[in-house]
Amino acid sequence: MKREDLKGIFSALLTSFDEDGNVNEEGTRQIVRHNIDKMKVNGLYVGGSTGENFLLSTEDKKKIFKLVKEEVKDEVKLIAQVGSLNIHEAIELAKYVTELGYDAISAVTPFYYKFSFEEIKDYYNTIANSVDNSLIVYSIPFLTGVNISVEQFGELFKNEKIIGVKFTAADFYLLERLRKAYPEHLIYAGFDEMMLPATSLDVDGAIGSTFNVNGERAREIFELGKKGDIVKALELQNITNDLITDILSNGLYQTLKHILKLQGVEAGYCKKPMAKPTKVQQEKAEEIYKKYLV
Ligand code: MN9
Repeated sequence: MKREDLKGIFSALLTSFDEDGNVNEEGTRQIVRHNIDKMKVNGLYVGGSTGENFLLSTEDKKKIFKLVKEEVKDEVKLIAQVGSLNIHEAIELAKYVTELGYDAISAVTPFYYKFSFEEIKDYYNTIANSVDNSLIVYSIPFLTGVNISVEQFGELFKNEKIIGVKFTAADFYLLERLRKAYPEHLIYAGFDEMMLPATSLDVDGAIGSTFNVNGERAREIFELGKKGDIVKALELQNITNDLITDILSNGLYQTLKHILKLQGVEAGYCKKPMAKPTKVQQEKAEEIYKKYLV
C-alpha cells in the first residue's frame, strides 16, 4: 500500500447494536453505505473508540471487520484498529484483518497501567512485526493518559512498518514538531473540531466520528484548508464546531446514531455501559439534525 493512497478523510465508523448489545450486522452495513454513498469519505477507520471497540468481545470485533470488508470491497480504503491490552488479541486481529485485505492496521497506545516507553515500543513492534501490513499509531492521550514525545515517535518510526499516527490531541506544538521531523510519515488529525488548524500544519488526512454525519462539510474544510483558503474554510469550521459542541453536550455517539436514524439508517443503540438516549436527548438530536444537516 502506497502511503499516498491512505491520505484523506476517514470516518471513524460507528457500530450498530441492538437493545441487548448484539452487533446489528445489517445496520452496520447501512452505516458503511451511508459513509461511502452520502458522506463520500475516502476511507473508514474500523474498530476505534467510535466503533465502541473496547467494549467488545474478540468474536464481535472479527464479525465487524469481516462485514465491513464484505460491504466495502475495494470502494474505499480501510484501516482496522486492532490495539488491545491483551496483546495476543491484538496480534490475532492484526492477522485476521490483514488476511481480509485491510489496507493498514492501527493500534491504540496501551492504556490503564502505567507502561514505560520501552514497553510501549515493544507492544508496537510486536504487533507490527506479526503481519505483512503497515501500522498507524493511535495516540489519544485524553482517554489513555499516554503521551508520546517527538523523539519517542522517532523511536517507533525506526520500524519501517510503522508508517504514521492518528493524532487525537490538541497539542499543536507537538503536531508541528512531528510534521517537521517526519515529513514522510502519515499524520491524521483526530479532533474534528480542530481540523482547519491541523491542515495549516500539513496533516495528510483526518479520522473522525462526526464525519459519519458531517462528512461532506469536513471534506470541504480539509480541501480549502490545504489550499490555503482560510476565510471560507473557517466559515465552515465555525458551523461545524457549533454542530460538534451541540453533539458533545447531548452525548456523542447516541446523538450521531440518532441523527443517522432520522436519515433512515438503522444505526441502533450504543452498547452498555453506554446508555440509551433519553427522550430529551432524542429530541435534541432531531433539533441538531434539522439545524445543521438538512
Ligand atoms: O476518532 C474521535 N474521537 C473520539 C476520533 O470519539 C474519542 C473524534 O472524531 C471526536 O469524536 C470528535 C469530537 O470531539 O472530534
